[in-house]
Amino acid sequence: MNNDNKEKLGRISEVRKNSFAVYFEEQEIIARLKGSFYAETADRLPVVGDYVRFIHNPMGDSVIQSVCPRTSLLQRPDQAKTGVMQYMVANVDYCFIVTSLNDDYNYNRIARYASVALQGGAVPVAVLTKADLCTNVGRFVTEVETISEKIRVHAVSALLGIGMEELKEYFAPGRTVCLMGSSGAGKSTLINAVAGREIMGTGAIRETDSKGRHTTTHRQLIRLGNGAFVIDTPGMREIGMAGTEDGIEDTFADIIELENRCRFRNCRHETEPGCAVKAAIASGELSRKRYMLYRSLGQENTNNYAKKKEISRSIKMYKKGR
Ligand SMILES: Nc1nc2c(ncn2[C@@H]2O[C@H](COP(=O)(O)OP(=O)(O)OP(=O)(O)O)[C@@H](O)[C@H]2O)c(=O)[nH]1
Ligand SMILES: [Mg+2]
Repeated sequence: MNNDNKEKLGRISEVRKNSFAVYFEEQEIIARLKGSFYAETADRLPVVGDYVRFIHNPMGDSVIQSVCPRTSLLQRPDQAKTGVMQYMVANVDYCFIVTSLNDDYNYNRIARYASVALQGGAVPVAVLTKADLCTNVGRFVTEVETISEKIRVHAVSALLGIGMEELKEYFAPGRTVCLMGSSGAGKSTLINAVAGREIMGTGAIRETDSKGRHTTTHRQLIRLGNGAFVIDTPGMREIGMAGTEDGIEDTFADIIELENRCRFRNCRHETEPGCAVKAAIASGELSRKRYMLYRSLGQENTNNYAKKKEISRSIKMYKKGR
């Protein structure tokens, strides 16, 4: 039997226009999809971080046969807001929510990313970067900690090497860390600092508004010397909510628990007597700001779901009418 026709196991490191880069035996090889993939739905196609079985062709393109079951899959609605999901990365253990401690800092955005991470099955870790540019780091750390019991928080300066020791535990052999956040937040700089060498290109931000210039242009999986994996991603302007209900409930699990304690099962937390949510806000146990955030993310998620249904209904009608 020809051993070379046996399926091999590799990991997608990059998704290109018509091909995939696959990590295999410490090398990156190029592969294409087996024809039957073209009948598959988007969620079944390989994304960065996927383990795939493929037939190796040392002389040319290898052929991906199947995608292995995933331990996690991070997704977001596409930016056109049509309700179509974009599948970003798979098999991620920790999702670093990278936010710099300048104008980039945004409490709501961190909560959004946390919901997306929890929805997809990854642990959300808020990494507040550029601590060297901030005089009240502690205040930000405390505020981010209030978002959710599920979120871990670290403040670092990759430039000065402050706080980096704390991050080491995440980069254990076999583990996968994905970095997400705005352009210019310092994702690639952090990866270089962890790796101890310049793997990724980095770029200066605009002085006027602290915004980056989209230096990283595609998602990329990198294997570190100790066998940990890290995924760098291009800066995202925003992250929408769609299909994120479980992630939102997980992020705000304490509010769900309060809601369950209301006297009426269908309590809207408005004028009903025996409302545990209102009581918690009144006593200061629950902050109004956080409760409003929970409500608005839930609303956005529901609206996008309704929109998605509406679009798929009109596509069906269109097909029927043809
Ligand atoms: N002062 C300071 N600057 C930093 C720190 N980390 C990163 N920077 C700077 O921030 C700028 C942007 O860093 P990048 O690592 O390219 O940011 P990025 O998040 O990868 O950006 P995109 O690839 O565009 O998404 C660079 O000029 C870095 O030198 C830090 O800890 N302190
Ligand atoms: Mg980058």
